[in-house]
Amino acid sequence: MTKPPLTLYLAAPRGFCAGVDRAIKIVELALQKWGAPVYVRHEIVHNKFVVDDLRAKGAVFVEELDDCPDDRPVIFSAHGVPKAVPAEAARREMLFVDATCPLVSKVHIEAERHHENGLQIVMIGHAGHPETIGTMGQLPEGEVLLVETVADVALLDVRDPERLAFVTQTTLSVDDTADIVAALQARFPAIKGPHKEDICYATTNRQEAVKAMAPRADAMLVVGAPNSSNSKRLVEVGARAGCAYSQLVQRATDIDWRALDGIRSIGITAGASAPEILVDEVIDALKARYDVTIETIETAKENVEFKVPRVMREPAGA
Ligand code: 2E7
Ligand code: F3S
Repeated sequence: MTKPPLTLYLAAPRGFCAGVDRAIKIVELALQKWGAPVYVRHEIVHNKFVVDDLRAKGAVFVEELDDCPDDRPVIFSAHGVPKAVPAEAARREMLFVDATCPLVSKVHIEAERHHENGLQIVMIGHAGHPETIGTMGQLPEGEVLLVETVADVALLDVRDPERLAFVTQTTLSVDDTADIVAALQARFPAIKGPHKEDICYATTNRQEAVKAMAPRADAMLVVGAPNSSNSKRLVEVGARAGCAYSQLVQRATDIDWRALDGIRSIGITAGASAPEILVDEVIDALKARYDVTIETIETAKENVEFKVPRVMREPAGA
């Protein structure tokens, strides 16, 4: 039987960012340096495949520091942690390594600097997400107010409208965030903030690539986990940019083939925490059913790399 033709658009950039590469490397180096078990507080990045792979190598994933023994190393996930977490680890004299993405640490420092200058902070982010919890947790209770939507801006009860600053989560929708920033600036003209927002280069580039790809594709698959904020945003961006069907899949077995019935083109991208091997798996599944022609849609080149912390670069026993 002949296979139907399918044009497969591959978004570039897609998949791992520099912060994810670094975080995974930190866990691998920790296992080499200190042996198993090495504890990791929260999924190092939001991907089951990555987590399962590290677990097989001896990493133990826990949600709280309370679930770690005093005498084994613990790594904090790429999303960042409230100040109280390293403080507690230090009090318990634990060996800890912080795998927080440097671009998140930059936001933490920004928030602290505003606080030192006497400003109250508005954070644009998703409630309950570990990055939001970590950034808000850099300052005492009440010093950071959270807004998730434009509507939330009208409900803000601030201490002094003249002494305000905003920070953002790094993985938000660029377009939604612009609207929220505009609403903040309209209500609080004196509000200070970054040039645009704190959305990172990887989030921005992946959303841009999807915007270029989505209008051409009959359907779009985003490889990523259901708890991966940046991956979920790519699904939304795809739908909003004109793709009739946009689905998040963890791997090939998640593909809803019935929903793809009759398509002649498909766009593929991957969130910042999704390994390329899972993209390959999805492509192979499509090749098994269609006569596939691949076309890359590249809207940016990335060459960002982050160094691992000094302790991981030192020889064992140092
Ligand atoms: C850390 C940060 O692990 P992810 O899926 O995380 P999100 O925040 O998108 O749920 O992706 C990598 C990553 C992104 N941002 C890690 Cl702060
Ligand atoms: Fe960092 Fe952005 Fe990746 S904040 S972990 S570079 S998605």
